[in-house]
Amino acid sequence: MIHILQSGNYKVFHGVCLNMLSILKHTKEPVHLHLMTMEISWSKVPKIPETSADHLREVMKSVNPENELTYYDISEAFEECFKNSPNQNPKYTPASLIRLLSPRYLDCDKVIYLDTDTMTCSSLEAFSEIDIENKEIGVVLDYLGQFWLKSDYFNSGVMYINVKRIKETGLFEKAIKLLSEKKFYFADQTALYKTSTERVYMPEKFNEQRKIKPDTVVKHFCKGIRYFPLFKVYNVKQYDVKMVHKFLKIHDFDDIYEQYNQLFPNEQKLPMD
Ligand SMILES: [Mn+2]
Repeated sequence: MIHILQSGNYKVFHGVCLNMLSILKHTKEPVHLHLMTMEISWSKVPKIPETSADHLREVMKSVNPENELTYYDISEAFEECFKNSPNQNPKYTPASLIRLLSPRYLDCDKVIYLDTDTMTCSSLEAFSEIDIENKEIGVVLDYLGQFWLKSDYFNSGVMYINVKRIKETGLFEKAIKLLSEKKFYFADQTALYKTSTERVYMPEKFNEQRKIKPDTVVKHFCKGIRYFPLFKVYNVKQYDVKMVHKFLKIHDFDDIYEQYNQLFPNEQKLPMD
């Protein structure tokens, strides 16, 4: 059983579903999705409704009855941790902080954390190549940050987490504490960079922030830079299908988009941020 962690509010549920359809296509081992969501007093964005999560679970089970989805509403703990934090509204979304609370709820030994703006291009079973036995997390370098910030600055959009180990070292709790004391531009990513001591750097195929390659496992639709014909910073998410086609010229997920429209007719189809 492969354990996967995804978190976010209702805005990104479209991304969660697309990503799961890509996982169901490529990963043959049963998967257990731990889906964490919240609704907080300083944001109007609703949590992912439990009924929507139920529907996603049905879709997962129709492919393999052993697949599982657990829904966690962590609103209360989130409010308590971040309400007075200088990082309560990070650069992207407060929802990016949800994952820091995950060890309080998870009881599996290892989990693959995937941002909601990722898609898989091959089986997640490839993560078993990575030995994180005596480490806290497996991460991939941040494509832009390694030049602009620090040479070992990593991207937290994909993390292979040794849950058992970080419960011992308190890594995520240390990051929460640091975030309550100091404001950071890339809030939790920088807090994790500063507090983690036992890291494995994984090959970029586990968090491909540039073009999809033949061995890519996870494609991350994060911010990028294009130099020609004009310098342009772009941030195209996988659910912005028109831009994925027109600007990124990616057609790898066209079958998934079609499946999504058939299987999730009641969910929103427009990118909301
Ligand atoms: Mn991301």
